[in-house]
Amino acid sequence: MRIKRFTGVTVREAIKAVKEEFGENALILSTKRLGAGRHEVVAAVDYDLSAPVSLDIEKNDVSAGPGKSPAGGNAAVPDGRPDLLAEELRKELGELKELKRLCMAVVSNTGSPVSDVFRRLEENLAANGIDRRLARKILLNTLGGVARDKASDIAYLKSCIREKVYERLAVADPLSEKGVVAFIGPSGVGKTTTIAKLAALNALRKKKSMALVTMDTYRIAAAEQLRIYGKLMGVPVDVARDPGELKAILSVHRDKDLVLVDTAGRSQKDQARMKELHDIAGASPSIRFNLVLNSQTRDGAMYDAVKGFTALPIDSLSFTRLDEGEAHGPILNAMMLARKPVAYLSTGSRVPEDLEPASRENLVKFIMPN
Ligand SMILES: Nc1nc2c(ncn2[C@@H]2O[C@H](COP(=O)(O)OP(=O)(O)OP(=O)(O)O)[C@@H](O)[C@H]2O)c(=O)[nH]1
Ligand SMILES: [Mg+2]
Repeated sequence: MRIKRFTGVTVREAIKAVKEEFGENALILSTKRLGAGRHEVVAAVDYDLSAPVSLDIEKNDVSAGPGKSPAGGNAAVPDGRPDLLAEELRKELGELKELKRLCMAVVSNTGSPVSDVFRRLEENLAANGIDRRLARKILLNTLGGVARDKASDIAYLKSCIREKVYERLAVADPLSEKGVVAFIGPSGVGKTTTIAKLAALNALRKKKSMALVTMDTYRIAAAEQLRIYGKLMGVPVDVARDPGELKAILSVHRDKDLVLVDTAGRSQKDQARMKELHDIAGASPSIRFNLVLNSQTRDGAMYDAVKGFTALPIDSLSFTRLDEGEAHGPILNAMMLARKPVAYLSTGSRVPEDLEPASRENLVKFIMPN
């Protein structure tokens, strides 16, 4: 293991230097404020958490080099999101400190090579698409309570992890109560198809009185797409061009058991179109919002989608395209980030067959299949 001390004007700057030299897998061992405008970060790389730690610290002072940030100022952040990055770094630091503490405790209690077990489990969770930081957090929570003689039993540890994940899962059915539910989310994720499936299940099978409303007046074929589904199911379909029209339409359908509102797919970066969604929430406060996400969306793209849309009053999440991949960890990533329950899982494009209400049982099977 190599251990080295990095210093910088800000912790962020010192961590940047750590990542540049040691890469993404560097383990942050400690951070310390040295004085006004100087912070120290001690980092390790190629670490074996069961090996004795060498304290042979090399020096590196990034604050002394050219191009340093002005003292006390915010270091430039490449993607222009200083707040998010600072929040992420704070979380990461906390988790890594916790990880170090736990590993020290496990090593001293059991003397077992915990790093191998930890790495194998972390790789397993990451291979299922679970964010590495979340994976570490789950491992920390799970391994902390494992009995000494079970500390290297991978199959047993996986069953403990599955239990921990299960405990964290939350589900909800927004259509179980009478009311209006709007489906929002990025373009092409499957909002309209999900609505069609739900309309078929509720109108045809459960005999509920329903109406569909589309607010997608951007795509020429969008209203037509919903009208065709509506016709097949004997459900009226209306078009609302703005929140005012939506309010009027909802008033006409106030006696219906369920009104499902389809919205145009949009990028969370499109401020004008995100504002329209805010306006819908403002005009009809009783609408419940379901955020539809593609379960195959990875890492930063999922993070951006969830962060962007949860600025709205989201009640629940749905995930589509579970048929298109084997790793469904991004569902857990999105759930933990949004802190919202999951409503529906879409496993294909067939209406209405390919839709399952989410349950903690089917979610855990999708998220941790092996
Ligand atoms: N494989 C697969 N395809 C799906 C699923 N859900 C929807 N689709 C397909 O994805 C395509 C887009 O679906 P839409 O329901 O139109 O998506 P949308 O979110 O309404 O799209 P926009 O309104 O353009 O934002 C269609 O071809 C659907 O048949 C799913 O779970 N799995
Ligand atoms: Mg659509």
